[in-house]
Amino acid sequence: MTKRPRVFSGIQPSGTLHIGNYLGALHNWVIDQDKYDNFFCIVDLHAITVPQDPAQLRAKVRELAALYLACGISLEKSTVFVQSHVSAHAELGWVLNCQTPIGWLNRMTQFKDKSAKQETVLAGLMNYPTLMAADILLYAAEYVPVGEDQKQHIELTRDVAERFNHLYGETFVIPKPLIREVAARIMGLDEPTAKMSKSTTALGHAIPLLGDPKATRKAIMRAVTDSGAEITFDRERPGVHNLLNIYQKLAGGTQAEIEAHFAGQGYGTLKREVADVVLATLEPIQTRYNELTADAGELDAILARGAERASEVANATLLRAYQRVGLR
Ligand code: ATP
Ligand code: LTN
Repeated sequence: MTKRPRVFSGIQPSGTLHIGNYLGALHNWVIDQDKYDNFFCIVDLHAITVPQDPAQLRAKVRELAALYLACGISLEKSTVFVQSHVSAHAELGWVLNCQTPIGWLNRMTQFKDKSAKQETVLAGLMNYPTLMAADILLYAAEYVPVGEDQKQHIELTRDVAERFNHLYGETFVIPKPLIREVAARIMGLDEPTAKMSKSTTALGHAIPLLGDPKATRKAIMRAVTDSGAEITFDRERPGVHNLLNIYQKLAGGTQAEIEAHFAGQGYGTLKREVADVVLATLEPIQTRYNELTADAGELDAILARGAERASEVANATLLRAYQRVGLR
């Protein structure tokens, strides 16, 4: 049997997971699970690059682990673990910090956006991408399935790895982003020109995965659209485009088929049908989530097994990298 290519991805245990995270990342991880040897991480070290409440962070880690499983990540096919449980992430992160020109980090658009929102910008926020590079490189991942917004970070990971390999000899596998065309960037319901974001708490902005069905339907029915009437995939009308994108990813079909399906209908019908497919998707996820969180002990045991498996792979890469630069 040929070895399946390795995949690595992660989500921060901060804020409230939304349909953008599901459609841009988690759902794709699940669909492709059989094709790859998967490592899915809860990146808590990344979450503390902005201030977090300790008790809440701890709760969010468990919540996210349960959500991974509730969305269909299978422990037979994937290793699920928490970043801080595998010390090699912080250790390789440091080595890579010492190999990355500051100018590369200064250029990152996520750093610019996020630091603009902070009163005090922590050094960790600037070094976020080198830690992300460590995550990916430790597992020699060939592919990194993410949403559009993470493309620049994966390009930086490639640059850092290539620079290291050039200076010290072949050490790291150069990863590639896996970004699906449909739903790679879901926009806010209240503002269809801005990315739906976990850290935006405005009511009616996001569709939370664990949200109350009635509130979710209401938010979708109130989604900002324009004054036109046509239901087509027209980028000039971002509100309708966004709803159609969500619909396409969940209901399937080509753009032409979906436009034909909605021909002659009004925005009310579009919103109702989007709400129907969204709620039908979320219902089984929420049921499974409630079952999983009922047993915190079992969830902790799953994460401990995941960390053990991940450490074996990560420690071997860390040792190689340490030795390359003259440590140990
Ligand atoms: P924040 O806004 O707080 O940074 P986020 O919503 O961007 O959070 P992340 O933890 O940064 O969430 O991202 C987790 C995964 O979800 C990443 O793969 C990211 O690309 C994807 N993702 C996030 N937002 C969207 C979105 N609006 N559309 C598609 N994919 C998204
Ligand atoms: N920066 C990512 C989260 C993340 C990640 C990773 C994604 C941290 N490490 C490694 C893929 C691979 C984000 O989604 N904001």
